Amino acid sequence: MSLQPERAESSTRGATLCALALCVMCACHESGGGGGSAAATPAATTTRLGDPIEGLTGMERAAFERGRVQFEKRFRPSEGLGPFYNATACASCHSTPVTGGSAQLYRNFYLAVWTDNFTQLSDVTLPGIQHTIPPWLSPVVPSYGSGQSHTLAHFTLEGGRAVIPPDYIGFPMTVAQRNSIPIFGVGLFEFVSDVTIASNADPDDADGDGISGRFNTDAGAMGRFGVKAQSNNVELFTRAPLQNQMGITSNPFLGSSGTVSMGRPAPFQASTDPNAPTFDNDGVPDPEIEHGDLGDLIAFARFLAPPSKKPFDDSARRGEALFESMGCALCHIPSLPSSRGPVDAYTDLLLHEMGSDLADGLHFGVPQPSELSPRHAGGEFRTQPLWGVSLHAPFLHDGRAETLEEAVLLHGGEATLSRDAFGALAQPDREDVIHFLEHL
Ligand code: HEC
Ligand code: HEC
Ligand SMILES: [Ca+2]
Ligand SMILES: [Ca+2]
Ligand SMILES: [Ca+2]
Repeated sequence: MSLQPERAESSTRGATLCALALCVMCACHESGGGGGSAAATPAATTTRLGDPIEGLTGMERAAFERGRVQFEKRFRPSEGLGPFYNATACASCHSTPVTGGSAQLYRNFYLAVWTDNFTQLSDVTLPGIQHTIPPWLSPVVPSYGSGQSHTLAHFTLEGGRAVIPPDYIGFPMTVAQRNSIPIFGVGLFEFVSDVTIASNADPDDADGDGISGRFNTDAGAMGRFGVKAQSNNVELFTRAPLQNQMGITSNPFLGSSGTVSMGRPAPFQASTDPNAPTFDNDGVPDPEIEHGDLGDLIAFARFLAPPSKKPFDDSARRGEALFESMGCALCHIPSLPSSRGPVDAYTDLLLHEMGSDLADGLHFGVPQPSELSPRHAGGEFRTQPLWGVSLHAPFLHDGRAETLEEAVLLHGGEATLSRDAFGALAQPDREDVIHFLEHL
């Protein structure tokens, strides 16, 4: 079993990477590479929520534990918090029911994009909203902070959210909300190969079943993380919220050499250049998190175990059969193979068009080309994993659904047939499906 995420590089390269990564994932004691799944234990099913995955070395486990401290740490302005931010800690938004989980609606953050030519809002100087400095452009709109250097700043949590204008010099602004999603088990997505993800894609619906999932890329490497599958690896999805949500600048840990399963050289990287240090103007020297602390933080997100399935009773088994027969499993694929054994996340990690009601008008990354969908489709979302789903209401990307039943009934687009089948179920059958979801 190898803890080294799926990578396409040669083994020599892998070994160098491993040496570099030693303080985070010193898993290079084995021959490594793909195909170790025969020896891998199945995804842990006995761990408690908040525990790391099984099979870590002592050093990895220690990095994970230190990482939890970093994840829960509340940064202060003197340590670099801001100049704009939405929260003071990762755990502010990832804490329900335990550290690593999700959050209630009040933690939702806003994204705003100037829609004329998809110029990101952060390019545009708007009073009170300008927040990040290129090259780290982000559409995340932070709520708090003065934007001034800390020597001048008067930090307050009472400022309220920045007012986002409906348009800017005549061009409309697209605004969307995001509700926190849990990160339990997501590190395992790094061990699912590009080939596996691509094998489930059917961008032009060649088989005519109405499902046309396609993979996303960050303009270079295949996406796995985020509600639009816009990000390739855990490092990127750690450094981005550090900067965009907390205003904590960082230097790359592995940078582009941490790219997971890159099948081809990256022609360019969009908004997420993995090698670019982030920086700001708050008067606190950059980077604002130390190299070792960043590595620990990455280790926490990478090694946090998935929720354990509960043993199925008859009702859950009936629900499971309905889930299959209604076509839910066409997108929520129960298990994906990985170099660490099966990943029972109930997702295909692909983008699906979910219809105009769920659409938020935003697109991130450069998705797989498709005849059916234009390059930019604002109604596409990554199939949200369903493991542990009952632990973290509200549901859907902006938290608009209070119950699981509501979440299913709000599906549209490619999931219309599936949703209608669910809607047509007799009440006891519906309850079986929900009961099944509650056992994941
Ligand atoms: C203001 C709330 C907020 C804060 C603070 C926050 N997150 Fe998140 N996190 C979210 C939301 C919302 C998403 C989904 C966003 C998206 O995909 O666009 C997310 C997604 C993620 C994911 C991807 C999960 C997946 O299934 O793909 C990871 C990993 C993650 N966050 C880690 C972190 C880390 C590490 C920190 C601290 C540096 C952090 N988050 C801080 C709200 C937050
Ligand atoms: C076409 C692909 C597709 C099909 C078919 C599909 N889903 Fe989904 N499902 C998604 C996507 C994409 C999301 C995320 C949407 C969002 O965040 O707005 C999602 C979200 C969910 C959620 C909410 C998860 C969360 O944490 O917020 C549940 C529950 C769910 N699906 C259950 C089902 C069930 C049950 C069925 C069958 C009746 C089904 N899905 C069919 C793609 C699909
Ligand atoms: Ca800062
Ligand atoms: Ca299809
Ligand atoms: Ca700084």
